[in-house]
Amino acid sequence: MTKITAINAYEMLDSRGNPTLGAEVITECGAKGFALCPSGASTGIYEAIELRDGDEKRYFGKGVLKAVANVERAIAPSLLGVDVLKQREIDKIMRDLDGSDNKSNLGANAILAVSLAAARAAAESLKMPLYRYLGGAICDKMPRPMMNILNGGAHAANNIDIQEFMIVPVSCKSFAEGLKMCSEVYHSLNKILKAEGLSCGVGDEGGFAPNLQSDEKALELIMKAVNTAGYSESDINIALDVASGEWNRGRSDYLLPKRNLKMSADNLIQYYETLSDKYPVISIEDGLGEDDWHAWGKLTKRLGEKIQLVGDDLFVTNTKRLEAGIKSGAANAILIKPNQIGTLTETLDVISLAKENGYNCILSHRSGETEDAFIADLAVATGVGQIKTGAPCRSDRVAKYNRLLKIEQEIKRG
Ligand code: 2PG
Ligand code: MG
Repeated sequence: MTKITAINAYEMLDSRGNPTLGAEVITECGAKGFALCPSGASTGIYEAIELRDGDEKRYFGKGVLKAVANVERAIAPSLLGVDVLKQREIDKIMRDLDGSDNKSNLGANAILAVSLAAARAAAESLKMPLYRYLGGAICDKMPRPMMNILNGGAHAANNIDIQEFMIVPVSCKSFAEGLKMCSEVYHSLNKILKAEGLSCGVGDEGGFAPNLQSDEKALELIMKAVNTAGYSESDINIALDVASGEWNRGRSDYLLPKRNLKMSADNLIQYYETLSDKYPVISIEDGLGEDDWHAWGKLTKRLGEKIQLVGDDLFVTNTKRLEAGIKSGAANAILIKPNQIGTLTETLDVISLAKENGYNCILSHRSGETEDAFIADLAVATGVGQIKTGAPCRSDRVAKYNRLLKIEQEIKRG
């Protein structure tokens, strides 16, 4: 009764108005699972490949009709009759069918949408919530939000080079309380920006995107917003996603494009140390580029005891790259984005590897998102304790928060 009987694919839109792929998996017993792919802007060079049509006459080349056809003509025939409860087998069939290292033949968007939709159909066939199906009977650890309230870098048309300034509630007793605290700080920041005559327009992830005289000024404004909302450093800390892989690299230096500043890896490490001495910064993501392994080692030695150092573009949710990081002592945490690798199985495998080696994991959205809240369920199922999913602004971000609020209540009710 849990055999796959049909798979459909759709070209739909993401939160930036670009095409993305939706897939639906249907089983013999009538269970249906649907999932939508997100899409990054500051993508790592080692990510699995998102297949786009390249036909300039449609959506400026960004259409996904080829990926839709790949689902319907290649993936569906190979998965019909397979038991939807066998996620590893489903994902392996798709990987073998693709045959490449980076899913460039069928497209990671085609493969991931089917992989996630299959998991949803499986949960539905067992009449279980998705987080329970993926996480088992005792999963109950809610993630802490890492909420991006000020946007820069590739996500905003302002003058800030650091991509994300996030707040992290640390004194909260529940997910709902943490979310409330963060949302209050977000509103306080809005008032402060208005009062200072700064722009209150938002970036791709719903955080404000003003022009400021320096990147550090963002930290000052955020701490002011924390205080105005009635909180202190012992309630709310800060996390940064520098996304330095987006900066141009000279031979050995980093060129911060918006400020037109040149900094060496050593300068950057010093800069992060200074910022974390001055402000309650507890986590820094992609402080260095994805090929700068040697400097990552230095950064980790210098700050790794005191700060969470997160590899996003560095690891791209890939076990091989994480293994290299473990060996060379680079970073102490990994950002988890299912579409960077392209299947649910590989996503779960990299989380296991990280946990076995003492690396923290953070479930993450992409800057181009949809209403699909799969990562909310996945964060609870895997018990990773942290989720990064944008500001409390725009439904593509809020969908994940609302899903987590619902899950927390369901778990409490038992
Ligand atoms: C990141 C992500 C999500 P993008 O760099 O961590 O915030 O951005 O999806 O553009 O890669
Ligand atoms: Mg990142």
